[in-house]
Amino acid sequence: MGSIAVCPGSFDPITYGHLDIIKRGAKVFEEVYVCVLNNASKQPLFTVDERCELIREVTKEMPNVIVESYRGLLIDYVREKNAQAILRGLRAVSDFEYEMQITSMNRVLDENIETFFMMTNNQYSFLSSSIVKEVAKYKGDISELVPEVVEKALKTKFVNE
Ligand code: COD
Repeated sequence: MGSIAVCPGSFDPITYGHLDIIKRGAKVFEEVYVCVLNNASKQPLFTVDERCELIREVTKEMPNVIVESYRGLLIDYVREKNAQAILRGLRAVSDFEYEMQITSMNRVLDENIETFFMMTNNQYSFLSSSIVKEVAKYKGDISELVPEVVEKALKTKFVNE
């Protein structure tokens, strides 16, 4: 059986921090499904389709990375894909409590699916989609934080603000 992981998130939008986790995950797992899901506590800037398109664009050189979206429970998507693992990134201690909660919830829903964590690359430890959106909104330089296509998409979103 091949090793298949699902890398879930809101990716609103994808940053170099996310991309680093996906890239490294794609070296360890045979297939990585990047799945755009709804996070009930976040109000997204980009539509699900826009987010998927951006991820597809920046992962197009990675043949074992597949980008999809899903409406529903992450665990149902993981089962649909016959995946064995959920792949998440960790930035700081502040991520731990939240990750612990969703990992435990997912384990209650299906004890056979393991969650794997990868530590952020130090250079991206401060990076989040929210911080990128805030800087972009006020026309700050985000070229070191997101790929060019994401930078352009953000500029378009905030053009009239
Ligand atoms: N460096 C390393 N990792 C990073 C960085 C960075 N700079 N930035 C983000 N990450 C990691 C995050 O830690 C996370 O692991 C991943 O990248 C995605 O991050 P986000 O912020 O885009 O995604 P989240 O946390 O909003 O995703 C939450 C889900 C959408 C996965 C969750 O809400 C969910 O599963 N929703 C579906 C409904 C469900 O199943 N609910 C029950 C389980 S809670």
